[in-house]
Amino acid sequence: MEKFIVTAALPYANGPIHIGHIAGAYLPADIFVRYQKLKKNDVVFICGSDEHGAAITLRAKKENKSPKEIIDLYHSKNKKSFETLNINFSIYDRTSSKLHHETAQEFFKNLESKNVFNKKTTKQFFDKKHNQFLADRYIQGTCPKCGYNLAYGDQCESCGSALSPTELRNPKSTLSGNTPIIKETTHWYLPMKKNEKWLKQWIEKGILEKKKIHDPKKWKNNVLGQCKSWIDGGLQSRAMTRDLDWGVKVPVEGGEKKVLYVWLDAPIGYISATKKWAKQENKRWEDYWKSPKTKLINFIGKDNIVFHCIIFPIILKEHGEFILPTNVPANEFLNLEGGKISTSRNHAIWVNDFINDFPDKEDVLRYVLCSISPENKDSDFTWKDFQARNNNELVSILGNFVNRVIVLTNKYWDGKVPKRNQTSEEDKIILNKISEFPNKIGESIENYKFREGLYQLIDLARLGNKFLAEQEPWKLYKLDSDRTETVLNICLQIVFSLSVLSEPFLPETSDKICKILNCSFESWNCSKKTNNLKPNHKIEEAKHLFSVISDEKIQEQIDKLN
Ligand code: B3M
Ligand code: ZN
Repeated sequence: MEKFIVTAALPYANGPIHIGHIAGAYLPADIFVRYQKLKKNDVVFICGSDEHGAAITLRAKKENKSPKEIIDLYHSKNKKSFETLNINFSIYDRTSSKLHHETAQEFFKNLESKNVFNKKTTKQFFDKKHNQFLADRYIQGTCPKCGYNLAYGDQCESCGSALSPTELRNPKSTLSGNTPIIKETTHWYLPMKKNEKWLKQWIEKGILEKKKIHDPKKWKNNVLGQCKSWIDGGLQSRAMTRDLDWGVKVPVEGGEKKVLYVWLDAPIGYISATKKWAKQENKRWEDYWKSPKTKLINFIGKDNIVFHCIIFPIILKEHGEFILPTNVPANEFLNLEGGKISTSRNHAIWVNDFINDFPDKEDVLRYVLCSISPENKDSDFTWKDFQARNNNELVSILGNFVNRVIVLTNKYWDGKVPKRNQTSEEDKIILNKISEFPNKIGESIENYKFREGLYQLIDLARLGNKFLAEQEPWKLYKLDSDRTETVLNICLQIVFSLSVLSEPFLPETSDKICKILNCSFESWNCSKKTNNLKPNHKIEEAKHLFSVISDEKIQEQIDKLN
């Protein structure tokens, strides 16, 4: 049995969850976790709200609320969005919890006592009107790389470059709109340059302290590429503290009126959430975070790569007791109808809205988002494509196959699984093929190729449809009842396999098929066998798994977006 900590990026609790978030990190993580659980591995699946940082305080200021009001609202909203899509975290924690503050502070003190940080006094932007230093996010100006004029002090959202505030041209305080003045302040810096050598070895070769600890061939090219360009560009030291009043207080002398940098605090949130979960489950969190046998997998979007592949690993290694990620399978971005998803322009599909407009279609959304998942490059969600994939794939291929087999079994065999008589050469070939699917799909999932895995699942239903069309049991029935029994038996075994192999991707559908078949399953590997349904086992009446989505319904959604 393998042990996994699977994390999905902690979303800022400053707004609702949209389909871009789901396709970027949460759905692939959930598919991976469901699969590993069916493989009988030990998995803890961690997520929660990131409740600090300027993203939260900015939102609060904008809405004239306190940060606490904002985070309480979105924490519960977002938790619910994930639940409705059956994204099953072991825990959905929050970084405002006492345990998290303590954990993050202990971590900081540990690093401070090892002299990991350099204290430096530098000149920083200060807003005179508001009498405060400006966090990177509080400064906007023109990106020196691409010229976008609303770039933030830490990152340009147009070209994706990481920036430092003083690089911006024509900087303005987002609090007052004024040009900020420059003032001295002292912060704790993480020197990164001296880590370049081991980082390169670890990321590119999978080797740390002479031990091979991961397989770089399993790392995605987009991730390796970004890491390489960061490291080759030379790593600058970064301040791990900020002049803010919202966040985890800096727990050492001189840290008054300062908080931990949100990118130091939030990843430690993975650890504090594991602690809380372990306590509830009566387990030891150290068995996960401090055991070299555990695999730590961080699912994130591409804008979080540097934090998970470079900064957090440096912090973990400096601490010395923690494992480093085994893989960071980051996705690229999902666009919407040809444009960037944008919260401020309300160009987005919010999970809550989707569920209101399409009740009971959570698996359809999972299906479509997985089919178009931006695994290697940015991809595009369109409502027309959503409709086509539902109608032409889920309804016509998967739903139709299952339905036909169940109807036939009820019609000709009184709802009982017929026995398998003599099998032909053809049957042997198809039975053999069926038994290969679990390994094929499993391998795709293990390699973070979720789209490929999902296509294979539909291929299995296609195989079933083809077999039915060739054998025509509805005609055969009158001529050769023995042969019809065998054909239907094989089809029913395919339906059974579909119930198992669809579980990671389409958990509701898997459940529905099990109910129709009047059975359950224990593990992924049971679908390698092709005799799971025993002769005479009674199944239920047919029920449609999916339904056609009309042009009108799709037009409504398109109009809503415009
Ligand atoms: N909250 C950034 C984001 O939502 C950040 C992720 C934290 S993961 C530790 O994109
Ligand atoms: Zn830019």
